[in-house]
Amino acid sequence: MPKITSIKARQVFDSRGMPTISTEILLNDGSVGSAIVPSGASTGTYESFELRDIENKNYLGKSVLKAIEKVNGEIAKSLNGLNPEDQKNIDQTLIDLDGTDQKKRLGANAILSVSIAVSKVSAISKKLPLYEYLGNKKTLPLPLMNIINGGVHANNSLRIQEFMIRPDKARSFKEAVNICFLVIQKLKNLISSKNYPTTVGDEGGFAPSLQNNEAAIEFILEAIDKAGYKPGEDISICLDVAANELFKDNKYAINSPQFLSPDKTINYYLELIKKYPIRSIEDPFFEEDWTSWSNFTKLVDNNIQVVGDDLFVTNHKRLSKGIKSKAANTILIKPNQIGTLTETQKVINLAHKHNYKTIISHRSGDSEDTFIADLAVATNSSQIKTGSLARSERVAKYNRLLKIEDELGNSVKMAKV
Ligand code: 2PG
Ligand code: MG
Repeated sequence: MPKITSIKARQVFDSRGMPTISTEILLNDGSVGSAIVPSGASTGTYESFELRDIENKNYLGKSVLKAIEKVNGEIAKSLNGLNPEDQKNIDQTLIDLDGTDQKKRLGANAILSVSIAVSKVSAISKKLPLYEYLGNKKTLPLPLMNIINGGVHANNSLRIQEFMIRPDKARSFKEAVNICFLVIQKLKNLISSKNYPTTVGDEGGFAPSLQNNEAAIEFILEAIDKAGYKPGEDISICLDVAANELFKDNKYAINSPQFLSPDKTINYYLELIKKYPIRSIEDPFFEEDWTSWSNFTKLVDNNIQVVGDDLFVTNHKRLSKGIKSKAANTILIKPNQIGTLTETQKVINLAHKHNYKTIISHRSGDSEDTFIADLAVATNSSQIKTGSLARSERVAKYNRLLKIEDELGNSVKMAKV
C-alpha cells in the first residue's frame, strides 16, 4: 500500500496575478503529484470559504500564507502515513479536521489543493492517466468557449458576464476546437474592423465596450456565419448572466442599468431565446430567488439548459433543493466551490441520477493546472467551460483534452447535448 510521506505547499500566482496555493505530495514509493487551486471573481455566497490573509499589507490582503501554514502543519501531520488511494478517507479526514460547514477554519483553498494533489499522486503511483484513475472515460465534453467577456471579468460596459459558443455537432474534440478557432479568428477581424480593441478579458474572450447584450450576440452570429457555420445548427450560443452581480432590491438590471421586476426579466430572457439560437443560460437569477428559477425553467423548452452556478455552488444540499423545486436542469461544477474531490464527485453523481447535465468549469482566476479536463472525461460530463482559445491557463485545459482524445482513440465519443 502506498503511503503519504510528505505534503508541502507554497504560494504561487494565478492568471490574474493573485496569490494562490500550490501543494506537492510525496509518497513512500517516490511518486510526486501537485495541484494549484483556482479562484473566482463572481462568487456565490454559499461557496466554501477561501482563506486569505486580509491583514497582510505586503500582498494587499490577498496572500494565502496562513492557508499554506495549515497545509504544511496540521494537514500534513494528519495525513502522514495514510493511503492516498483512499480518497474518501483523505477527504473525510480533511473535512473533520476543519470542523466547520464552509471550511472556514483551514480554508477550502488549502483543503482542495491537498484533495486534488492526492488524486494526482495516486494516479501517478498507479501509473494511470488521471482521467482513467478517476473514472470511466466514455465521452469527451463539448467545450463552451467564452469568446466575449463582460461583467466583472472585463473592464467594459457589457452587463452579461459570458457570451459563449458551443459547437454542438462536433464529432471529435479536435473538430470542436477547430470550429471554435475559426469563429474566434473571424470575430477578432470583425471586432477590429469596427474599430474596437481586440484585447481580451480574464477568460481570454474579447472585451469590447459594446452598447448592449444584443450587440455582443449579433457580433458572434456574424462571426459564426463568416466562419461558414450555421448558428443554432452547428453552433449554439450559451450565456452566463451571473445575475448575483446585477440584482438589487428584488430586481434585475440585465439589459440596461434600469432595474426590472423578476417577471419582466423572465420575459426578457424568453424573448432573447426566441430571437437568438441560445441553448444555455447560466445564473439568470439571484442565488436566493428560487421562485424565478423554477418559473423560468417551467417556461423554457427542455433542450434549453438552465444552469445553476452561484445557485448550487457544487453543494449537495443546494442541488437537492433545486431538484425538488425543479429550479434548473443543469449544474455547473467547480471543485473549489465545495472544497474536496469526494464531495464534487458526489454532487456530479446526484446530478446525473436526476438527469441534470453537468458542466465542469474553471474559475476566472485560474492556472496551468489541467485537473478539470481529466475530471470532465472521468465523470462523463457533457460539457466543459474553460474560457476562450486564448491565455495559456485556458488553452492548457483544451490542450490536455486534445491529448486525452489522442490517447483514447476510438474508444471515446463526443458527448451529445
Ligand atoms: C462563472 C465563473 C467562471 P468566476 O461565473 O461561471 O467562468 O466565474 O470564477 O469569476 O466565478
Ligand atoms: Mg457562472
